[in-house]
Amino acid sequence: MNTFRLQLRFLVPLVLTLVAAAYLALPLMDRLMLRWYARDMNERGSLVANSLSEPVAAALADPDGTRLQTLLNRAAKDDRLVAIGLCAGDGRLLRRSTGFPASLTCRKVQEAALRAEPLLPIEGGPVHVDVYPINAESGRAADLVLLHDMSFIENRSQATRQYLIILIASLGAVIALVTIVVAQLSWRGWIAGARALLRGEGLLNPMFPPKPELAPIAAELRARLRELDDEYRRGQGPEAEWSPGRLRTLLRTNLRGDEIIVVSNREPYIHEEAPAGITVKRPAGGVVTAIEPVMRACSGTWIAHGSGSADAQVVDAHDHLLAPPGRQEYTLRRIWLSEAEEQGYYYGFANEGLWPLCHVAHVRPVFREKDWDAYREVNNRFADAVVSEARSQDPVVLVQDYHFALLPAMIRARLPRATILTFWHIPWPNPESFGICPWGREILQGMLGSTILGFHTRFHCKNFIDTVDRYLEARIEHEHSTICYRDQDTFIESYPISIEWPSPASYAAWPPVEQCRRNVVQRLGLAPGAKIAVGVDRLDYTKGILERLHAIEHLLQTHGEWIGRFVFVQVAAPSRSSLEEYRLFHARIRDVSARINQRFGNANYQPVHLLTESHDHEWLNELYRAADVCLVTSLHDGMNLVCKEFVAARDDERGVLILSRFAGAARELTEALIVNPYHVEECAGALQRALTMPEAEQRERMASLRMTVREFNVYRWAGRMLTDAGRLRLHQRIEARVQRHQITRDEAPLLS
Ligand code: GDG
Repeated sequence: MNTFRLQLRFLVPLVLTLVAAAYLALPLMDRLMLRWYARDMNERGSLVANSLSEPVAAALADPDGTRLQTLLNRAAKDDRLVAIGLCAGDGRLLRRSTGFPASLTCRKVQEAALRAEPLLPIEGGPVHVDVYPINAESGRAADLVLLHDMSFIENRSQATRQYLIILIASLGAVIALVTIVVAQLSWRGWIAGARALLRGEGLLNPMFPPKPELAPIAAELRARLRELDDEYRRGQGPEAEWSPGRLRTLLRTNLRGDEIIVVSNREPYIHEEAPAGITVKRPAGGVVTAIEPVMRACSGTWIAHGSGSADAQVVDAHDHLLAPPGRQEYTLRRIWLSEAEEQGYYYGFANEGLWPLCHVAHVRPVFREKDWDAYREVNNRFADAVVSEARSQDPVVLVQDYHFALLPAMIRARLPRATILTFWHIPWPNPESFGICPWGREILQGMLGSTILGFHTRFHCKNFIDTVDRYLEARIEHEHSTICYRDQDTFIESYPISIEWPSPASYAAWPPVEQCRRNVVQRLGLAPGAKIAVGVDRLDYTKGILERLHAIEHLLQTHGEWIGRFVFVQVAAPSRSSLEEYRLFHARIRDVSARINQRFGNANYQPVHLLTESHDHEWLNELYRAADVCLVTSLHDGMNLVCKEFVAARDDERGVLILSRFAGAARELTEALIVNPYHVEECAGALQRALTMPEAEQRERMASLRMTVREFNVYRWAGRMLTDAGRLRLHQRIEARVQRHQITRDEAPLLS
């Protein structure tokens, strides 16, 4: 309907213009035709007069006028002549052919012939008058008067007018049709462009910049969105700020200060033996990055595998130690695993089975029975540890990740009143893919021991619910996102994880960006003045490191101007290196980096710097601050925290984030340049765009990204889960009380 109205806006003026054109053109055309025909008649008249001149002169000499009369009558039979007359020099009408009006005098004829338009009105319509002298030997004998028929002009003029009207009408119709088609096409294009804008493409996606005609609207939209966003955030007021203090208050109020127990495979601090004594390291990995600040805020006990060579030396008799080192804000309980247990549970079932099962990275999962046995056994041992650490019958237990799929049900069996919050840090596959796992049902049953089961995105929640629907007989309440299995309710919800936003004191302590840049250039021997792109990951095939290298190779190949002026620093912290898949992947990365360096580098310039060792957080932060671009090109990632760390590090609001659309973070960090990591040219294009992005646009994007990460920080993540836990706990307690009350009432008559 709108399209139709829009087209009418084009068509009505068009039709009016055509009508006006016809209105002006027709009289003009009439006059022009009259002039043409008059000239035509003059010529014909001359011809007739010439051919009649001699016979008329001869016939005049004949006293018997019959010959002259016959001559005039015969000549007047011409189609275009009405009549012919012959005037004497004194104005008398000597002879006239049939049809010559009796009332017409020679004087009238002479006068008319002198006019610019020699027309005479006679009965039957106007006639055109021509007068030609007839010369005899004695001089001018008479004047031949020709009265030309004008009606054919009228007929022709009418025919031409009709033709012209049809022509203008058809022309109008054709123009209207073309206008409609063009309007339709451009309207559709415009609408598609506008829709793409509203979907965020063009507005946010670097690979689909808005059409030039939509660029001003895109800029306007972006500005409006920012304003709305700011307004919304302002409207939320201080409520929106999640901090350690607020989380502590929440624990006190919603959970009545109940104790928190966290279980994860990786421990937050690893003690290693070194020649100079025992050193403490922070392991590389997203789970520790996210959970550690929450534990510092909430206190409680963190149960994890003690994997460091000096771990056992620093714990007390109960395998406890206070963490973080020197600050003592929570208790770390270490669990010791034998080599066989670690091999089967961690490397085998978790990392060769579940990890590739849950990630679409085209590496096949491997499931072995002995790994499964070890997995079950280790989950059991951690369940025992939870019971031994619990100081009440209803602790709040936070189970972390795919290493402990069986743990929730095991804890539930031992502590039925516990509130168990399980968070799955990696994606959840679709039901078909999940069907590959030979112990799929047991995994699902284990997880459904949880009170709350969290994923990063709604999409992963949906996949999980669909999987349960496919493989278990459970009651699913889609409206409340709840699964009821064997009388136990599990609330399935998305909680996008994040990082701790740096405190003002941290910001103040960081060296300025320029200083960071100088340090990094000097430390790594980079080409001075070169643009720096960075990647920071565990050395894992899901992180898209290889795809990133291909994009860099393509950039250098197609934009030779960057050779010598661009460097890429990839931090690839060793991970699961005892697995063959990871060793092969490492070798592949090394080879491709070497190839690129050989192809585009020289003795003084290496485009790729591959650092396959672990670095401390300060070092990584300096690298983030030194970078012009940060590349996060995961093939599949639950969330990805590196991109959020990069954003948090850039208080100068510079630097560009390139982010894979297959990372959970892409749903929140929409002001990044979002890419498909599998598309080499698209990634190289985004890199080129990032390297040449004007500072104003960098600032605009970075400011928005920072606002998002700051607000949606890890305290909010934990806060939302704990708020939901508090609500469900209250609900359970009320239900239990009602049930007790019910039983007492029912039993009362029996007792009396
Ligand atoms: C899973 C999901 C989800 C990297 N190199 C070093 C180092 N890192 C740190 C980074 C960052 C973390 O490791 C990696 O974060 P990711 O988010 O990529 O985590 P994954 O380990 O794959 O974790 C992931 C996460 O869980 C949280 O839910 O986001 O999707 O796969 O913090 O800075 N840390 C140290 N040295 C290094 O060399 N210390």
